[in-house]
Amino acid sequence: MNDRATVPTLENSAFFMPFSMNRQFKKAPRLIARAEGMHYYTPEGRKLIDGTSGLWCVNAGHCREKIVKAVQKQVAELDFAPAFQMGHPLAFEFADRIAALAPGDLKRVFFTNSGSESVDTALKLALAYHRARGEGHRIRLIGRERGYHGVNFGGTAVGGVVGNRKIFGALVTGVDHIRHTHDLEKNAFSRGQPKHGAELADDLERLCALHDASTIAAVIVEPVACSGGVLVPPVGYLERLRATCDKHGILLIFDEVITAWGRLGKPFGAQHFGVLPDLIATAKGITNGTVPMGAVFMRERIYQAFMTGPENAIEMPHGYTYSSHPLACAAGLATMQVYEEEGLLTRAAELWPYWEEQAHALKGLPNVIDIRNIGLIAAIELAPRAGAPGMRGLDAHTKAFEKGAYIRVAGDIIALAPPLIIRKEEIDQLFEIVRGVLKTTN
Ligand code: PXG
Ligand code: PLP
Repeated sequence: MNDRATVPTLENSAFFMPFSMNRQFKKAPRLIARAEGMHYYTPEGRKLIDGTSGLWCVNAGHCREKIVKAVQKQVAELDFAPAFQMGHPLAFEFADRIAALAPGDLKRVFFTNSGSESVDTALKLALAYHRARGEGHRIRLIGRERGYHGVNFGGTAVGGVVGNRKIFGALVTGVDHIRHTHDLEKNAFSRGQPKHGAELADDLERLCALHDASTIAAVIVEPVACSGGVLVPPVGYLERLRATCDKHGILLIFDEVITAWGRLGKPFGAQHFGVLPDLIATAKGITNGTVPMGAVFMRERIYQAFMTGPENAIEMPHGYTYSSHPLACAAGLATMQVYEEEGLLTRAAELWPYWEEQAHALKGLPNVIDIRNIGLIAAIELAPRAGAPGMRGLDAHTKAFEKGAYIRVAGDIIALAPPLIIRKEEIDQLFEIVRGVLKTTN
């Protein structure tokens, strides 16, 4: 059977692709048909090294047998179970399993299905927490320039990537932003946390003075802003943000959708930085990307603030049809088993020095204006082409695909974050491809 006439063309496909250049892609598609371990395979069988863990989520590598088997078994046993006023055992087991990995007393878990839902859930928890304590006047939510917090209304509003916000109207009221921390003049080619910029956390004091701190419910930041171009926090910055939040009774939310699950060499980014937030939003690596799932972790006093009214009242009128979906819980439990058996939640710390060396060895290649790294993340920032920002990055992405690597770009910034199972030879291969791409991208 090879009747091409009966095959619908991709160019006319009904699929409205997310965050994509639909028309351009459909004319020259880059398709992936299969995956295994560190690699993707095109429909023609061409092998691509996965340089960004899918979309920063496949931390244990692709199609891991234990996770595949667990999902297959689960779908045949209990396909769906309602989580509103009902329960299934895996939900409780999985919550306890991941709570054991969480920092400090962030041991209570609310399940969602994505990072975007985790962010909006965390923001709603923050508002409702203050109200439950008689501080309903705390209604403002503060994000940061260049932050990415997913695409739901709350997350779009606190997000700080202009292109993701400007076409969606007024979004959510009562939102403001602190400054981002990216400063190439002072910090270009930093290894790990940049030295300059801790004082940028004091921008929160400016907003406290402007709005009055008593109107602010929460500040949300990514410990490392990944989507916005891998912006590593300056030394002392997160500590200072924490101190300012404490001083003014403001909750600090870490959006760890990417930085959790071993990316920085600890289960959570908060543990790497030694800064304890009040809430953590996660997703992605929680199930190794296999089944959509997210989770919000909260400190005990936040959970307890909800557990005060009559017992026959719903404490949190919030939740998703698929919160704690059985397939996601099964995938998540198997994922945690793989992470633990293979030491993946701390492996980035071991690979870090080698990874850092290989990344910074690209210095001096054409158009490279910065290289930065933390954990198993690296970014190579390219000078934008005059009058065509983002085009050099896009070229790099397409060339890498041709040369055998899948990588993500944010504008003109190449972002690398491979599965945590990567071996040193594979790190070499990945950077060799990127080197070839940079040499030929004008
Ligand atoms: N917060 C952060 C910090 C994220 O990185 C989200 C929230 C939203 O998660 P969901 O699951 O709703 O997409 C994210 C997602 C990229 C890229 O290449 C990053 C994300 C998603 C897709 C692509 O930078 N981050
Ligand atoms: N819209 C309608 C009409 C619904 O009935 C529901 C859920 O019952 C939703 C939206 C929310 O869907 P979900 O729980 O999957 O987020």
